[in-house]
Amino acid sequence: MLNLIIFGAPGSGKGTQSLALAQHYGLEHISTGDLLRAEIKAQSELGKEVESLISNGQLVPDSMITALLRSKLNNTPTRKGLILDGFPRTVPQAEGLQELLDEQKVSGEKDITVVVDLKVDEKELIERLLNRGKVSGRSDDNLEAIEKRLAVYHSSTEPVIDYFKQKGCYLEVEAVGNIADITERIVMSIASFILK
Ligand code: B4P
Repeated sequence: MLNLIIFGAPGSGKGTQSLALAQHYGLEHISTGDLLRAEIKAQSELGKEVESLISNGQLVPDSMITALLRSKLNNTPTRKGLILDGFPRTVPQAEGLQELLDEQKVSGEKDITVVVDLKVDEKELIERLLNRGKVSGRSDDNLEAIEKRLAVYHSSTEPVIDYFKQKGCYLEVEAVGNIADITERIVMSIASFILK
């Protein structure tokens, strides 16, 4: 069983690479961003509550996102393993994840194997998100929200790196260039990480 966390700044390619990796390894892909956008589209109670937070580039409260993920995990068969894309984004979320996995545990199989941190410089992140904004219709892909998202990433999400470094499951991968080349680089890095 392989359980991956795809980590990185907004626009680093978490969603893009998670899709490719899910196909490569046959894993279940869970994106908290996608789950939240589906709630907004359905105009559920949760969707209405989080809509303006997301548009303003802020994070959704930890308790809400953890409850959403718990419900998704309870309803997702993860035989070969899973890819978490966009979660955890804060240290309390990372601590909550361990509890969620413990709740799900089947004979010790559900721990996180590796956290893959996609490294992209800030200028390129902004360019990618502005480009996506031209076609995505996403309310958070405009310069003001992007700058806010990057600031939130530095203040609230980057500290998660040390949390996973201490757990010994952290892996950095250069994520600039051709999308397929990056996928290959990730697969090779995971293979050597597991063999270590
Ligand atoms: P997400 O949906 O996770 O959004 P993201 O960080 O912008 O996406 P990602 O990094 O996956 O970018 P992508 O691959 O698409 O979250 C959105 C919002 O939801 C958050 O801001 C927050 O408000 C909320 N949220 C989600 N999870 C939460 C949590 N755990 N706690 C609290 N709040 C939460 O790539 C971006 C663009 O780059 C795409 O257009 C792509 O085509 C392009 N691209 C990708 N790789 C490329 C490459 N190699 N070269 C050139 N372009 C590339």
